[in-house]
Amino acid sequence: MLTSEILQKELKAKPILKVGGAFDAMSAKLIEINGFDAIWAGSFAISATHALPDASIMTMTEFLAVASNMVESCKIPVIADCDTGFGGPSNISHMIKKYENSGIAGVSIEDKIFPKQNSLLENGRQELISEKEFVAKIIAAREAKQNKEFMIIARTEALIAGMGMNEAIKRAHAYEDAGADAILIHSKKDTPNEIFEFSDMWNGNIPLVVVPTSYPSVNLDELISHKIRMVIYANQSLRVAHAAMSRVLQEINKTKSLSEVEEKMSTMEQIFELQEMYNIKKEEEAVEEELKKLGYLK
Ligand code: SPV
Ligand code: MG
Repeated sequence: MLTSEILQKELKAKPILKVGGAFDAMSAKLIEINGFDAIWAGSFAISATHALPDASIMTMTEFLAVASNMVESCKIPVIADCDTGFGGPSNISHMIKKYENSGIAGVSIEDKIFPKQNSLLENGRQELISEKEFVAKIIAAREAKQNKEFMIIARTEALIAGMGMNEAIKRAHAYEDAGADAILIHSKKDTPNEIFEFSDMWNGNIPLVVVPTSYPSVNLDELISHKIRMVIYANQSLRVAHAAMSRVLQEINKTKSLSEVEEKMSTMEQIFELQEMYNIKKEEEAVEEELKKLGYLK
């Protein structure tokens, strides 16, 4: 079964899907091991792990390489954050082919101008392209996809840009009509109120997706009761990795002996487990068995 089919099936079966943000294959695998429904290959986290701004600096090919590594190491669906789609409709068309062929389950594209800046950046530049221009991008995406289950998430930044609730609702409807499979409604408010106002007004037929980074006190039951069908925990794995690494590196630099920090780190065995190091022995034994059968070994 294609991961896009798994994603759509899960979406039908569960009240809400929990999507964990990853920045590489290891973090993606930890998200899978810890029971999430899908992986978010987010532009903020991936840019950060390249020590680059989340401002359309990295290229499509660079983002795709990271997302593909996640696909190769995980079974659960990977949803790729494709920012503004790396250009106009023709670029989107090319992008969808590349991402779908790489086994990605769906992509998110947003209605900001290129180059974009992260939505939660204090005093960031948050300007949108016209509804018509973004509808053209969605049409291109819809036409380019091969599998009907491949998910095109249209993300409106109307609330982030301060354009008001009516504009956000109007755009979301236009994006659904153009062929989007879900709407990501983003907010930078510190309470979920405007997200709930949006979802209570929403009478479209496609699911709503949220990213509660700026309103972390919201809980899953509240989201479900406001018709939210997918929640993306976009950057918590990145931030905890940054915090843990910073803390322990500071200590290592101060201490005379590594034993001081030993307990604060995963063991080598835990990492061997994650990278499937223990399978190497089994693989070697299987090869040896075959070589014996062929008469090369006694
Ligand atoms: C990301 O995780 O890259 C996102 C969500 O797009 S946000 O950082 O809030 O823009
Ligand atoms: Mg992003």
